Order: sequence, then structure tokens, then C-alpha cells
Amino acid sequence: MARSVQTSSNFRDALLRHLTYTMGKDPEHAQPFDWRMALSHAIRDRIVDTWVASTRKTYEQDGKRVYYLSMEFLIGRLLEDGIFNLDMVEEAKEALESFGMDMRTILDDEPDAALGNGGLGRLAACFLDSLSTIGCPAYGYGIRYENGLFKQSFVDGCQVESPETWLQEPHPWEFERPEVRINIGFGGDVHFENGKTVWRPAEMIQAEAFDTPIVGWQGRWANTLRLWAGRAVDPFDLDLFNSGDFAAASEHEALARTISRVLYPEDSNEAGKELRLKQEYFFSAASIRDILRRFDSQHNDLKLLPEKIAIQLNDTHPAIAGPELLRILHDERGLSFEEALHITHHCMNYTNHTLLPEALERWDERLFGRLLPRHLDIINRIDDAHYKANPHRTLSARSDGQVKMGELSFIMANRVNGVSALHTDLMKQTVFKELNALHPDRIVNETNGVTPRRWLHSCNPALSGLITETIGEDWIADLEQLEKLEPSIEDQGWLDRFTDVKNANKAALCDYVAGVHGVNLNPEAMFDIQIKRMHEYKRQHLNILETIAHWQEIRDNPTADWVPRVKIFAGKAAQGYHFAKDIIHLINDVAKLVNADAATRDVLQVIFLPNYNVSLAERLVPAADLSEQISTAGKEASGTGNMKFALNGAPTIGTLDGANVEIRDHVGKENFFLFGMLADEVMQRRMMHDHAQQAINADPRLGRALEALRDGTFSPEDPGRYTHIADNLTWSDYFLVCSDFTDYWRAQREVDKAYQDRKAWAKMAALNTARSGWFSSDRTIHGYMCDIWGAKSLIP
Ligand code: 26M
Repeated sequence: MARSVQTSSNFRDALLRHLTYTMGKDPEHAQPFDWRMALSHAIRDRIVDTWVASTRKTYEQDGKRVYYLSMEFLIGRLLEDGIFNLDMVEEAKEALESFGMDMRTILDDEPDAALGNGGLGRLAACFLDSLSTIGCPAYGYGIRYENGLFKQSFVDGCQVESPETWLQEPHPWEFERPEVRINIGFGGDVHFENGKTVWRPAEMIQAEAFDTPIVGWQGRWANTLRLWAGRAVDPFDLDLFNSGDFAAASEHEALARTISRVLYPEDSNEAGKELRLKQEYFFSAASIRDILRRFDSQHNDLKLLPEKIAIQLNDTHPAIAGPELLRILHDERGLSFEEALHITHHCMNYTNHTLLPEALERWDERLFGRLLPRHLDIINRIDDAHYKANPHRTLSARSDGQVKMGELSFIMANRVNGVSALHTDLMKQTVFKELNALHPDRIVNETNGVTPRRWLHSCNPALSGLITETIGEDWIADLEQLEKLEPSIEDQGWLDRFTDVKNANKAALCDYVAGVHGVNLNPEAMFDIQIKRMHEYKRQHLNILETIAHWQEIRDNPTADWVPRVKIFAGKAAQGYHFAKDIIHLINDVAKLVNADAATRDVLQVIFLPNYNVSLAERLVPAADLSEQISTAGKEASGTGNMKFALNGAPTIGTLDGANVEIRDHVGKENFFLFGMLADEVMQRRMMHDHAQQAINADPRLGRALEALRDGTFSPEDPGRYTHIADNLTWSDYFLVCSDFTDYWRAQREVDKAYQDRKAWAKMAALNTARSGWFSSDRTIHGYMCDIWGAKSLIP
């Protein structure tokens, strides 16, 4: 692709030009914000060169295009990403320094684009990076939320949410496309006119496109992320305005804009939110229109559709795209229902990201029918057609007065995939058991991955440098080359440098935590990190209970040879998820007491860092010694944080859940601290009515830790604060915290022992890096291209 070769002085000129003419500032008076904007525009110019060339080539070659539909794209910051992908780190740094500016300060000024909740949204962002690196012609479609995921802060140790406002300052990465506006209908009724079915919506909202170029490694290719924003079709009611009712005149616009106002926080407790369903249809329908418009500009035979496009549904959130495509082909384009269904089926694919029953999307059919009456008819007909071909009652997309988005997606899709080997097996055995029996070839596995550009090269420049010095730089786009590091791991000198890198990353994290939170962490201690959304199945409470028991044991015998640890937590809880919020409060209360305890503070510190997001993860992952991946087996579909830690040289303490299974297979069982029940043992154990009490009776350490929750040790001002957590664990414990506690304790003591032998530990850590190459999202995307999409790279 066109890569303009320019000297640093040219880049310095470009920077100054944008500072002057885009920002209207004199370097003498420019603030970090002005420099960031100038730098972003200068970098963006380079990206646009590639972007235009890629788009042109996509049209010329007319290969298959991939459309990734996702409610969430958790992309984080874009400036650093752009600089690294264009290989312009030194140029950018020098240019800024020539004006007396420090690049780190400028990069850290950028707010995160937090347009996602967690793993699902971050996966979509890694996939965009890999699609562009590979050169697969692809478009991401989603929603341009004005407010991303809420900001988290702590007041007296409790989570407090506040709105996130990333768009309050200008966002330099997007291009508004006022010419791409699509009207989306809601409600109304369905008529028959001249033998045709016509849906007459009662309400219209306009979707306006905003495009962000996503550039791949070395700027060889760039794809488009197109996000839709809500606008009023008729932005201003002139009659009302002329009559003097100014507020009512603009009400229209305000209402339409609410559709893209806020990202719903992942919240399985809250059912049936109408605005959520409207958001889902809004962006799915706009995307389908846009896809068809692009297809029509190059083709005139709808039968070619499955050959020219592949649509990937990122979970069931965009599932309504299936019936929408079918509706347009049948109602508007005049294909027979059967033909429309056939074509739709061969374009659609669906990724499942969770087996948790409470997270499977279902809509009340009255709400659904009120909002999307024609789609409800179509879903009935899809069900009928499926039923006729395969008579079976329990499989329908509509039953019990509900529309079941998982079943609908499965029935519509040509391929359905899970996100790790274990998860895919469990899908076949549980939620999709009967559908899988009917369509045994439909379910495939595509184990998740992470982009090595962001999650090693850019977040851990010191390790990236050491790796490149050792094996050359080809690993960045071909991560399995990391295995070439293995011989060096036998070399003590090399291993010492690997350890130096880790120590420097830990020191940098200590500086950050001291500067921002005023807490001094012990850089000599093992950094033991659990960062992810707060959820009972992820078992942050197992971690803190073990921490409590450990603290109690240290107090019993303060002079023993304890291995110093810093326990680091971060993660957000959904606003309505009270139990998860109470666990945050507990961890903060434990931290307060333990960090103040003179008898233990040299060997044990606990900290919960607020407002976990992508950029905080980029600081924490390179500094970790130990990665906590301790979900109840069978519950974590894959996990992707687990991969980031392994790649950055932090061994895992974990259960055989999700992709942990495959990580352990790759890094070797001697380099992974395994504990806990297996997925089938979990199901067995749960049948025992007194599983928790048995576990408590068998392990005095567990009993004593629970007792400390009950007696107010951590909340003397409010002694009853954590009784309900202790009670929950004693009397119900659905996620089997108690039953796994003893084995977790054992594994933690093995970690201590292993960490004492620093040379052996360094080797284990380095082997984790060397053997994690398979977990690149490039490998995952190649899998999708070959098994699901039938798409090809356009980079020669
Ligand atoms: C639901 C209703 C209303 C609002 C939001 C939601 C919702 C949003 C996101 C529900 C679930 C959502 O995400 C599920 C998710 O993130 N799953 C994770 O997907 C990752 C990528 O495949 C896996 O690695 C994780 O194991 C899995 O938990």
C-alpha cells in the first residue's frame, strides 16, 4: 500500500502545520490538548493515505467483504495505536521533543473510547486490528454512544458511577458522513397492498454515519469502523417554533438522539428494556441498508449476496439483522420468502459469548411486536420453515411469550461459533444441545485471541525491544515466532534482562500508583493481579477470602519467611448488581485494614484501583507477576485477559475454564498453577445440598476467614456489613467458592514456593511469553476467514 516516506523534519513540519492551521495555535501558547490534536491529525493524514488506497482496492477486486456487527467496540485510545502501527514512534517523539513536549504526556491526554463493557467489546477491537493487519476487506458496524461505559470512583470504599463523556472534546479520529443518513422505522402496523406486505412505521429515527479508519500493522491496509448516531428525521418543528414553543420544537431532536446516548452496562438482572431493543434494531437495520447499498453499487443479482458478503453477529445483540435482511429481500425486493431465507442464511453467522442462562437475550413478544410488528411475523415464518424441515418443539425462536435471540441466531446462521474449545463443547452439550443434534456441522470453534500490537508491542515497549533484539521484528505480525525465544531462555544473561524488563515495568506501575493514588507499593513483592468485570462467576471473592486467610496466617506467625505480595484488583460492577458492589466494598475495607497493619504490611498489600479501562490494563498487564483466572469451571466462555498476561510473562493461577485450558496446553502444565474442580465436577458438586458447609468444616482457614466477615473485623463501624456475603457463601454458594477454596490455597502456596526461586520463576515467566504466540487474534481471524467467511486477504 501507499506509504508516504517522509523524513522526521517533514513530520515535524506536518505537526507544526496542524498546530497552526487545524488548531489555530502558536507553539508558544499551545497546551497538551493542542499538541495532541495536532499530532493526531498529522498521524491521521498518514492513515488516510492507506485508507483511501485500501477502499479503492476493495472496490477494484470485488472480493468478499466481511461485516462485523457489534453493539460494542472497546477500542481505548487511538493515537498511540496509530503511531505504533505506522512505526513512527521515534519520529513522533523527536518531533514533539523539538518543541519541548514529552510524548507520554501527550498520549496520556487522550480519553479512552470506552464503547464496550468488557471482553466482548475488547475482542471486537482486537479483531478490527487483526482484520486490517491481515488485509481482509472488512467493516465494523456499531453505535456511536455519546456516553461510553460509566466512570467508577470510590466513596468510603463503595463504587459510585458517573457519566463518561469522551465526546465532550473534539474526537480527531472520526469522519462525519452527513451524506450517509438512513431512516429507521419503529412501531406502526403491517398492511397488504396489491399482494405485497407493507410495514408502515409510526416513528422514524435517522441514523447518521461516523467513520473511523482502523489501520493495520505497518500501515499496509486500513478498514472502516462505521458507527451510527441517532438524529431526528425532521430536526426542527417549524410550526411549533413559530408559535413560540421553542422547547417542544427541539424535543424531536432530543428524543431521536437518546437512541445513541448511552451504552447499556452489562446487566443480566434487568430484563426487557425497550430502549435497548430500539438500539439493537437501530444499528442493525442501518448496517443492513448500508451493506445492501454497497452491494447494489457493484451488482444487480441478489443471488450473489452470499458470495460477496459475510455478516458476523457479535453475540445476539445484532440478531435482528437476520429478519431485517430477510424482510428487505422479500417485502421490498420481491424475492420469495424461501429464496430470501436461503440467501440470508448463507450470509449470517453468529458468535456466542456466554452460556450463563440469565445473560441469554429474550424479549417479551408484546414489546417486540409493538416495536417491530413485521419482524415478529417474519420470525414466526422462519420458525415455521425450520419446524417443517425439522419437527421439534423446544427449538423455536418464539415460545412462552418470548422471542429468544439465541435460538433465532442459531436458526438464521450458516455458522455458529464458540470462543474457546471448552466453551464450544459446552455449547453443544447444553444451550444448543438439540439444535446441534439437528445441525451437527453448524457449530465451530474459534478460540479468541488478542492483538500483539497493542497487548505487547505498544503496552510493553521494553519487552518488545528485547524480543526484537533477540529474534528480529517479524513476530509482531506472526506471533508464533515467539517460540524462537526458547533457546535464549536457557541463557542466564538473557533471562536476567527479561527480569530487568519486568522489574522496570513494576517500578513504573509503582510510580503511577503513588502519583495518582498516593499509595506506595512494594516493588520487590510479587504483583498478583485480578482485573476484569466484577461478577460472582469470576470469583473476586474467592481471591479476597484467600487473601484474608493469608493475612490471618501471617499475623499468627509474623516472623516466618513470607513471600511478599501485592494483591491488585480492578473492575467495574453493573449499577444494579448489589452483590458485586459489596465485594468491591469488602476488598476496599480489607485493603484499608491490611495496609495499615504494621505486622503484615511488609509482606502483604491490597489495592483496588478505580475506573478499570483499556489504558489502565495497558499499565497493569506488563507489570504483573501472577495472573488470576479463577472463574468457576464452565462459566467463563474464554477470557482474553488471561492471554494478555501470559504473553507479557505472567504465569496463571487458574481453573480449567475457557481458554485457560488451551493456555495451559500451550505454555506447559509445569508453567501454570492449576486448581479447582473441572466443569463436570462442578455440576456434580452442585447437586450436593451441603457442599459449602462440608468445605467449611474441612478447612479451618476458610472457616476463620468467613468468621472475620461475620464479626466485623473489616467494618468495625458497621459490623453487620458483610454478614450477607458470609451467609451467601455458607448457605448457597452457587459458584462454589468454598468448594474450591482449599485447592486454591494450596495452589497459592505453590506459587509462593516457586517465586522464591527467582531464576526458576523467570524461566517460567519467559516460557509463558515464548509459548503464547498462538493466542494472537491474527490466528483467530485467519480461522474465521477460512472456516466461516470464505474471505481472502487483499494484501499481495
Ligand atoms: C446485556 C443486556 C443489556 C446490556 C448489556 C448486555 C451485555 C453486554 C455484553 C451482556 C453481555 C455482554 O458481554 C458478554 C461478554 O463480554 N462475554 C465475554 O466475551 C469474551 C469474548 O468472547 C469472553 O472472553 C468472555 O469469557 C465472556 O465473558
